[in-house]
Amino acid sequence: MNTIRSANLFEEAKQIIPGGVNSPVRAFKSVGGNPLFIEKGKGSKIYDVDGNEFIEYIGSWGPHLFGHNPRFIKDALIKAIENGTSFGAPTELEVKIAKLIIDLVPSVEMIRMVNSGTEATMSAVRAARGYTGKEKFIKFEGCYHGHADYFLIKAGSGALTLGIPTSPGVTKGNAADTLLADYNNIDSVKRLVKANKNEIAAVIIEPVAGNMGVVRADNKFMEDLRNICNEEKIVLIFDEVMTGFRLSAQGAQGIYYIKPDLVTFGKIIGGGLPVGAFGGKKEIMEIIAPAGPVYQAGTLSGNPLAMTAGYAALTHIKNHPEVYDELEQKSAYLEMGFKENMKKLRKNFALNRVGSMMTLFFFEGNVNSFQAAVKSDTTLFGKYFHEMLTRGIYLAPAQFEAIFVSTAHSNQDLDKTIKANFESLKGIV
Ligand code: KE4
Repeated sequence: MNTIRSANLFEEAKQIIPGGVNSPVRAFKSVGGNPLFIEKGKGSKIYDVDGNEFIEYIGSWGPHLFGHNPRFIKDALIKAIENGTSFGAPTELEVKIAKLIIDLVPSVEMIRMVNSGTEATMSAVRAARGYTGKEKFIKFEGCYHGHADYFLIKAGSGALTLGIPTSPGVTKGNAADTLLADYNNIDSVKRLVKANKNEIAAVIIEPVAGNMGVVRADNKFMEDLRNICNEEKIVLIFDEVMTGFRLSAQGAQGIYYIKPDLVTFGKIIGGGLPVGAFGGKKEIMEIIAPAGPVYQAGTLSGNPLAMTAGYAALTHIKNHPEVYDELEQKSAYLEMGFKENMKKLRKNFALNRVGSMMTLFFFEGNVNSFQAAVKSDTTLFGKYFHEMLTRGIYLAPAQFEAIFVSTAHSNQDLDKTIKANFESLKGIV
């Protein structure tokens, strides 16, 4: 495969951009080799600057539920840009998208738009602290909530991929209020609550983890977590930046039937443009400035273009709830194909799928915790990644990530992926 233009661009980029990329996980560091520079995306395909075509499963790390550049988002953006890009003043569209999210997600009574998932999660924790008057919060090892200082403690995603679970630059003071629990282990939460009585403002969790690879929380664990937060007056925050509108029109709330107090969004609600949001109980959200004293702001929060793309995506979801049946059918088909391949090869790697999020862990056995996930053979994953790439299948370039199926993936795409999966595994195990 000719990748000379990507290689040259990467050499140039590394001189002027840290690691040659604007977000670490794109750098192929954990799989080896040079990242491909992408020229365009269309449907289920992306095309690199050397003209190579790939069936891709990153979907810009989650936003592209309908594949790249679906007509209904593209047309909406082309129309919107005629009116300008950003005004720094309220617009009707911000009211419309807020109403649409409130209509779709049972736990949301009030919502604030921001510009990234990180802004959403850091603002949600600040709201919880302001509302409760308490300072500590619980996160789970292996969950990733963006790169705000106090989250970069045993974080997942790129922080885990690059082996920097606790990042330099994060001060002891900032880390002091971050308490670490084990995913799917309610006793670890109870121990922290007991040891920090009346000091914990919030628990933040990925209700289906995507950043240690896909790991689903047990229903009982989630119910117990909800009960503990009720009893201890702790704000329960669902970080649905990845799962929001990915798993159902209600996000993960649509599969656990548990209401968090606050929820964060990103990715899909911006239709591929920079976006984030946090929302939930009105009595908490009304503490946010200028309604209340907890300051939170953003020059481009709710900007017309991101709201246009997001509103088009969410309107499509509202009008076509059957997209989740299609995503489930296509994702289950891919999962079954991979499982049949492993049976033929007498391998038993853990394959975790929730809806259209899936991870193949190079670890033989069950993966329902962070401790199990990190036992995966990341070197073998790197070989697998490149075997698939040379067969025209572009996966997430890291073991501790999810791949995403979109409605744009055709049966032909899925069959080609299943065939490549068999040949790739055969070649490395
Ligand atoms: P951003 O600040 O990157 O928009 O969102 C942070 C974030 C928060 N919460 C969850 C559950 C997330 O998955 C993310 C970001 N996800 C990663 C992919 N695992 C973004 C990819 C990247 O860092 O480039």
